[in-house]
Amino acid sequence: MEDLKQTFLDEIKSVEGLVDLSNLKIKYLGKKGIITAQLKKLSSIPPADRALFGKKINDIKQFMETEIDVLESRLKGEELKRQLLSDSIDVTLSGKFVSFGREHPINKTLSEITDIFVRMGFSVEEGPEIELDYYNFEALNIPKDHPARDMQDTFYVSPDIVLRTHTSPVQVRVMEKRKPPVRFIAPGKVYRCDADVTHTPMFHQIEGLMVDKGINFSNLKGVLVTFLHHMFGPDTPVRFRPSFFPFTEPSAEIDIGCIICNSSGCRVCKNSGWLEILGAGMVNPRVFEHVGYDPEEYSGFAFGMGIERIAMLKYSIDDIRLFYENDIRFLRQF
Ligand code: FA5
Repeated sequence: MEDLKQTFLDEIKSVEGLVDLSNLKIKYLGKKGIITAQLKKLSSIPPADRALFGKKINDIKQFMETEIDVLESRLKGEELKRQLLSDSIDVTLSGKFVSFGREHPINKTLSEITDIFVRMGFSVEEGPEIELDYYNFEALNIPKDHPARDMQDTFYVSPDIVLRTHTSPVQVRVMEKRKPPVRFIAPGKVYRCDADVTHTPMFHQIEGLMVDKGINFSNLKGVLVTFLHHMFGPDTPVRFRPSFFPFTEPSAEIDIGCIICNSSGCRVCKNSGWLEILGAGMVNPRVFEHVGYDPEEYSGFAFGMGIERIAMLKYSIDDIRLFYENDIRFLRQF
């Protein structure tokens, strides 16, 4: 028995891990283990020696169990410590840099304008950028070969299909679908064969249309002055100038007092103190005829403005092309 105990102690000393220990446990205490085999011998021991033999074998069994348990919990503790060390997070390491995107100044301006009109009860509509000549020109009282077509240099996709040159075709599309009253704005991209410091081949416009019984020029004036005062400040001077658009009659161009020089005259306003900001007018009855509205019963106003123009004034940007060069140093400022 003493030899057995000694062998066990030698073996347990050389145990290096939990697997070794489990093998040792099976070897001595398992079903076919050394101690179990000794216990089985008990019945063949003469009755007089049996009690002593039994006690010794049980003592040694208990001793082994205790040794194994103690070592097991020590090994488990060490294992856990190792695991925690290898999985640990070094909180002193610097984090991964995440760069945040920003809203593009054009979208920012567009949302600001949209918000103001939505608060005045206008809904928001959309139309296609590739448009039928019919909606872009004909239904807006600009027939083929009409000199007014020269006002907008057009990209033709085919003789009957164009890249829309303005957002005004959305007026016709919406009126075809809906009976009055209508009151909406329609923001979107438009295209013209045009490029310099104030013109790009693609730019953005917002169209506005309000049609109902009894709509008059005072309503147009009220809505646009309210909008401009929200956009540029309540003291901004606003001026209506007679103009011409085939789809409105009478037509006007609307100027605001130059916000760069405070109306005193500068390079941007060409020393006039005024900046043109949008086109507008009372809907031409000819347009109503195309969509089946009775011009005797209904009247309305429409307006259209360039978003880039407004963003340039709002943020004092002197070259429209900066919006589309994707220079991060420029875009970061908004
Ligand atoms: C129109 O496009 C009319 N559809 C506006 C309108 C709507 C009038 C409803 C009456 C009723 P105009 O061609 O003037 O009008 O263009 C409107 C604005 O678009 C201009 O004031 C200008 O700010 C902007 N714009 C025109 N061409 C360019 C361009 N190439 N690049 C950037 N902005 C432009």
